[in-house]
Formats: sequence, C-alpha cells, structure tokens
Amino acid sequence: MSTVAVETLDAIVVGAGFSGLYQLHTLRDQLGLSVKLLEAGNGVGGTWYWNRYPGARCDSESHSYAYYFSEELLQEWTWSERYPGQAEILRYLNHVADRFELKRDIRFGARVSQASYDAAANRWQVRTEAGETYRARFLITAVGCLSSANIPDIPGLESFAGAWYHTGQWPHQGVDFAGKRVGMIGTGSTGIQAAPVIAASAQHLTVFQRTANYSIPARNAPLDEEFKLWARDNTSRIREVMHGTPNGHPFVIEDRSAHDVTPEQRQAIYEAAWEKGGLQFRAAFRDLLTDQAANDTASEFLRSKIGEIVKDPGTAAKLAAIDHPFATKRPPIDTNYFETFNRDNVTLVDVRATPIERITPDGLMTRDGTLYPLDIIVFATGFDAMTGPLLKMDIRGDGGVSLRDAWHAGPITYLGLQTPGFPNLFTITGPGSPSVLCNMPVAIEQHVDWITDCIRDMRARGLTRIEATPEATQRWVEHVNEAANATLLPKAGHSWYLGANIPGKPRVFMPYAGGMARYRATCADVAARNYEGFARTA
Ligand code: N01
Repeated sequence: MSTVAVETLDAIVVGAGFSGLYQLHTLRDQLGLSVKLLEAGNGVGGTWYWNRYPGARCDSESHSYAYYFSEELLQEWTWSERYPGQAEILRYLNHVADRFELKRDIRFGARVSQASYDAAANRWQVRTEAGETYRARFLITAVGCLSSANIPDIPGLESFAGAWYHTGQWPHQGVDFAGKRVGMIGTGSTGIQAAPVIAASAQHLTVFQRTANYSIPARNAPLDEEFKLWARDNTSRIREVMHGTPNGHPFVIEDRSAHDVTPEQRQAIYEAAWEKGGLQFRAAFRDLLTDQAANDTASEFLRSKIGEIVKDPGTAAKLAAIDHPFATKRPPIDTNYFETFNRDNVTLVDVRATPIERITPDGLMTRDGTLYPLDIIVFATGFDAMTGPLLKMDIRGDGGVSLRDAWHAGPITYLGLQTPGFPNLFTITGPGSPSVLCNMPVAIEQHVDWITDCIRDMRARGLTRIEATPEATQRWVEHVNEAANATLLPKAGHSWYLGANIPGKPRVFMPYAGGMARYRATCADVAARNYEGFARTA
C-alpha cells in the first residue's frame, strides 16, 4: 500500500497571474506564512501566459498596468509603448516573480481539480489533476475572470481537416498564417485586436461577426523619454488618481454631462477624444453610462466613424449595425480594425443574419448553404467569465456543499470576497467585486491588501475561521444588482458581464458597477468595523 504525501501549509494560492503573485508575496513576505501557489501553466503570467494570439495587448495604459505596491519596482521597470503588449507584460511578471523570489513557492503544471473544506480540522484540502494533495488553513483563488475559454459547440468541428485555435489557448510557438485561408469567429476585444494582424499575413481572412461592436483607435505608439520620466517621477500622483476614479484608470472622468454642451461642442469633444484614442473616450462625459440620450450621442459618433473609414457601404453598414449602447459591453480599442475591411483579402460575414450552421472538413457553412473554405479557424469567442474558472475547480465548502450548487442561480458573494458556507476561502476579483470594470492591477492590489490585512488581524487576535454571514451577503447581492441597474450596463443583453454568452448560464450581472473608489471605501469601512458581515471565530 502506498501512502500519498500531503503538504500542509498556512495558505494555498491558486493562479500565478497578477493577483496570485502579489498574494504569495504579501502572505509569505509580510505575514511570514508558509504558502504554496498552484499554477496550471508552466510559467507565471496568468492571462498573459495563455493569451498569445496575434495582436494581444492590454487596453490599460502601460504606466497604470503595473503593481504600485513597491516604489523600487516602479522605478526599475520601464514600459516601451503606450499600451503594453503580451510579450512585454509576460517579461514584467517574470521580472516581478524573480525579483521577489516567488518561483520557489510556485508549483507549475499543477491544475487544481478539487478543493474541499474539512470542518473538523478547519482546513482546506486541495487536489491537483496529477493527484497531489495540499492542506491549508486559507485558500485564496487568484484564477482570473477570463481564463476559462468558451469554444462554442458548433456541429462538425471534430471533422475539420484544417487547424483550429482558441485565442485564449494560443500555441506558444505561434501560428503561421502565410498562404492560408483563415476564418475568425468573434468580434469582441480579442477579435478586433487579432483581425488586422492576421489579415497582414494570411492569404484571406473571413471575419464571422454575430454582434457588431464599437471600437476606438488605441493610438498605440512607443513612449517618449519625457513621458517615461514623468511617469517615474509622479508615481504617487498617478496612484492617487487611479485610486480616486470609478474604474481605476489614470485619468479622471470629465465632470460634465453630454447635455451641457452644444452639438458642435460635443462633436469637437468626441473628435478630440477619438484622436487621443483609448478608453479615455468613455471619460469625455460623466453620464455616458447612466443616461441613454447622452450615450446615444457617443454611439452615433462612433457609428459615423465606421462609415467614414470603411469604403464598401455594405460592409460599413454591417459593421455599424450595433445593437447595444456604447460601452455596455466592454469597449474594445484597436489598431486599424475597421481599416482592415478595406483590404482585398478580408471579408466580413454577418452571422446574425445567416447563422453558422456547421463546420465541415473544408470550412464553415452558414444557414443559407454557403460554404466558406478555410485552412484555419480562429475562435475569438471569449470566455465563461468570472464564475467559469472558479466552478471548474469543484470547490466544496462546509458539509460538502458545492460552489456550483451554492451559485446555481448566479454568484452569491459578500464584497466578491467570500461566499457563506465556504469559510476561509477568499476570491480575488471575484463576481460581486469591481474586477473587470476596473483597471485590473488596481482592483487586484486592493483585494490582496485587504485579504492580507484580514488574515494578519485574525492571527493577532488568535482567530482561525472567517465566513461571510448570509445576511451581509444578501444585502451585498442586492446592492450589486442596484448598482448595475443604476447604469446602462445591463442593456447589452448578450454580454459576458451577464453570463449571456454561455448557454444555460444564469443571467446575473456579475461585476460590481458601483465604482472602485466607492468599493475600496466600503471594504475599508467593513474592516474598521471589526470585519462587519463576517463571522470570525477562534
Ligand atoms: O470575448 P468576447 P473576447 N458564433 O466575449 C462571438 C478582455 N480582453 O475574448 O457578442 C458566433 O468579448 C461573440 O458574439 P456575441 C476584455 O475584458 C481585453 O473578445 O456573443 N460568434 C463576440 O463577438 C474583453 O471584454 C483585451 O454575439 C460567437 C465574440 O465571439 C474580454 O477579455 C483584449 C459565438 C466574443 O467576444 C473578452 O474578450 C482582449 C458563436 N457561437 C480581451 N460565440 C485588452 O485588454 C461567441 N461569439 C485590449
């Protein structure tokens, strides 16, 4: 009979992206806990480890897409472009992991398959797919919001004679599109980034669009020395701005309504924002996400831009037939997306009008019987967002209750941090927290710091168990709903914010739309009131 070794620790962290790396650092190096980080991939980076598709780049500006907890780290790292590309972010996260000697406590290639709470011992037992077992008092999931790939169930995929890839599971050696007929399904942030780069080398690119999308030019460019110096000299100011804004970006939302200005002034403001590029467009007026008529002005402007750029009127009309208000789905930013449809080797197919019927050995067939011959299919079809990565792990709380059952009608959390019945389990940027509505590193640092402070406080008081109360959780879930309904965000009925992109998933608005600054204040207040809404015991 063989015995299986079980490693016992103070805390287990799952996931080696931005959040897991920082959480490992604080628990180990600030609190002195024994910590193991379990990571499915063979390197650090999380989303930036997996998403290596052509054109992958962040839409947060590089000086804000970074850790701000260490001034030394801020001073020693320099970004090269306005928006960081996937490879540069991966280099940065490896630098962080090496600098803080994190890799020695990371188990790579360890995908967590099950986690269960042992009430008698007040410990979590975590198993990996390879059968390794770990036990720890605290379990912290740092698995990201967009890490569970959505590959749509299209009949015939298994018969396809060519190659196919999901953008979130991109081969590390890259894909050679030269001389290939490529079909790309999906026109979210990913597809909009990938299309121009694929089109540049493919023989032909066919973009299958189900929902037309707004997009704003990123205006990416190398950073000049003056900006680099400014960013390095102004870290405190930048942090202050990011912490003060609802979405954690390093720019303020203009305190004016779209109705406060004349149509000519508004046009000039939008033109300037379009020229500047990036997510700042959304900050041109304070009411773009709360007032339909205000939003209409931005939506109209952006649709008219498509008409100006795209030369073929039929293609332009399909691209501009957008069915939701601007920014109610995550607004993509691009480099030459609409311009790509002026290329001779690019075709747009409207699969809302003629849905995809099936995949054949030779390509993709739409319901009208048209076969699009393809050598490669790229699925830019998004993710089972927010809940997907957590539910995949088969998490079982007190009494063996599964998280899947607890969340059968949608995620139920207190502050996005905990779920009743799952003591000592913390989720970083989980549903019910600002997460994907915020510049992620800002949301991540706040969560990690809060969790670290909470555990530090428990240890100082000799407490070993923390669980969100059902009453506080109920109130928070209601507040999350109210916050979403106070905005236009739920109006994009098919968005992944609502889980609507996954068949059978409950339609619940998952992120907290009340703003990061307000959320930060709420969490601080909860802690100051002796962790109000959490039951903490010895
Ligand atoms: O995924 P998505 P994504 N048949 O879900 C379509 C972040 N991100 O990977 O809208 C046909 O947004 C689907 O159509 P519809 C960012 O937060 C950031 O692009 O469901 N089409 C949609 O067009 C982003 O929001 C960055 O009708 C199908 C597309 O696939 C999030 O990741 C870059 C289909 C999926 O769009 C996810 O973005 C990239 C089907 N069966 C991503 N199934 C930056 O920082 C799905 N679609 C810049």
